[in-house]
Amino acid sequence: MSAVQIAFDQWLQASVEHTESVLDELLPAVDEGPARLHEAMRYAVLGPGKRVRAALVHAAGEASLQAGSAATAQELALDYAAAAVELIHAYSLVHDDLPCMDDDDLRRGRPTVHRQFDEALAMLAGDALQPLAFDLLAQMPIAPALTVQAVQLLARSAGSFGMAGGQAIDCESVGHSLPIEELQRMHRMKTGAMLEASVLLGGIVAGAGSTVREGLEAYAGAIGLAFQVVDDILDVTGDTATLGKTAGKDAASAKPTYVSVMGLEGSRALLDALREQAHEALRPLGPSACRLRELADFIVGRSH
Ligand code: GRG
Repeated sequence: MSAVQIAFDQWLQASVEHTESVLDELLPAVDEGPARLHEAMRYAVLGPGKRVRAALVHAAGEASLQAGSAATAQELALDYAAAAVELIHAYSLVHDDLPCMDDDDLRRGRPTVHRQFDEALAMLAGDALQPLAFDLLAQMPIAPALTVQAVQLLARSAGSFGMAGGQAIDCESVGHSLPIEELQRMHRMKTGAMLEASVLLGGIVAGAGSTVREGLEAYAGAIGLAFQVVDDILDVTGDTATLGKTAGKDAASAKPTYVSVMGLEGSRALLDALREQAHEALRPLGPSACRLRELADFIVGRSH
């Protein structure tokens, strides 16, 4: 392992620990009622996730801040934005696992929320995590105009033109084969939108100018798709214990995936191209974008 990789691993580990302590602090306490709802919310969020979206918020913030301008207020705002995307992400996983959707028993190596609690509470936990995310954005100590941009971005990325819309297309596509363009559109919405939002939120909070924002947008589009291509490959090549969720689920439920449409080799070639695109997009940002570069490599190389 090279020195650069070790430094990145340490950075990522610190980012995960920091995000989890922020989430722990910001989630409602269980000794405050309704206790079981709060317990379910905490269970949903604080399970062992990779915290990639939070890391993207922080890395994009770092890439966008002017040298030496990392003011405490901006760092606090990045914490709130990173927590907000993790809350939306956690809600989406809870609802995705419900019997009316993927009907899954395992998530993050533990029973899914509806298995651990019950179905009604799982729905409500997801419902309550969403508004909490926007509440956190509203508390960011930055210029109100930037807060409005952040709120609108998160709302659109999670809504019917983003993640929820992509999930609807996914549900409708079970048992059908999709042309590659349709598959791409579905994944850009379902998975890509929230990853893109994470990158762009970091830029907004740190006050990125238009050149940096353009670079971030191009980078975010590439890694958003790459994340899903890896997910589809891992569903075929990974095992349930490493993934922490049921492997082989896509094939079993006749879902169209990159692997079913392009084959394993085609999917791996696409992944290489997307990693290249991500690196290329960051060229104008210079050395301050090094964590984003490393995160692109991490996303492409991940094993779970
Ligand atoms: C229910 C509105 C609604 C949307 C669900 C995110 C999602 C949309 C479904 C999850 C299904 C899935 C496995 C999608 C593939 C990509 C993805 C989002 C994987 C899970 O994200 P990770 O790997 O999870 O970052 P951790 O647990 O590490 O946070």
